[in-house]
Amino acid sequence: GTDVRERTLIAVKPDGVQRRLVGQIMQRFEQRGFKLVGLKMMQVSDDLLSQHYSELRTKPFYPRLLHYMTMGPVVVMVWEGHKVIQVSRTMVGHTNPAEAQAGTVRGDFSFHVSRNVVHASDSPEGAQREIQLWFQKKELLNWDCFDQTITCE
Ligand code: DGT
Ligand code: DGI
Repeated sequence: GTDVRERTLIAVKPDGVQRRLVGQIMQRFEQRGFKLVGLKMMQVSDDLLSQHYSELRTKPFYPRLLHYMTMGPVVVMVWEGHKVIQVSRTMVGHTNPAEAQAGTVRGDFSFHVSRNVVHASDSPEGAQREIQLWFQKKELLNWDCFDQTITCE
């Protein structure tokens, strides 16, 4: 039909990987009912980051942000579902973990903006741009959800 399901880019940043939080973070998205359609681990290049964070290039913390994001591998994924972009932002919590509510990823696993564990796309335009930037089309899999009680509309 004409059902257009939203997709968003979620990344577990180097501190999240280092602290063995990948499984717990992915579990939250699975148990919420979203569908995983892309997943990989990678060491991010400065070039990719400069495109990903193009709007932050002039910020004073930008060099530290690049350093942080290249300290080790990241796990990047694409999740699909109804309003997944907005719901993911709620699940991830405020950019600054000091402001993030308990129960959110950042509110449960971090306390400082420079080590905030995850990335989540913040708008439909951003999500589309980021998914194209981080993934090749063939790396995103369409698969059927057979459990009609969960995510299928
Ligand atoms: P500063 O040192 O107050 O001028 O802060 P900035 O903005 O120059 O440096 P920043 O924000 O990258 O981080 C400050 C320090 O805090 C840095 O040495 C790393 C440390 N830090 C930040 N977040 C965390 C964390 O979640 N855990 C631990 N153990 N250290 C953290
Ligand atoms: O989309 P978000 O990650 O929630 O927030 P953003 O796009 O405004 O910022 C991107 C990343 O940049 C964020 O996850 C952490 C980093 N950042 C933002 N503000 C600061 C910052 N890092 C430092 N060290 N200091 C900041 O003020």
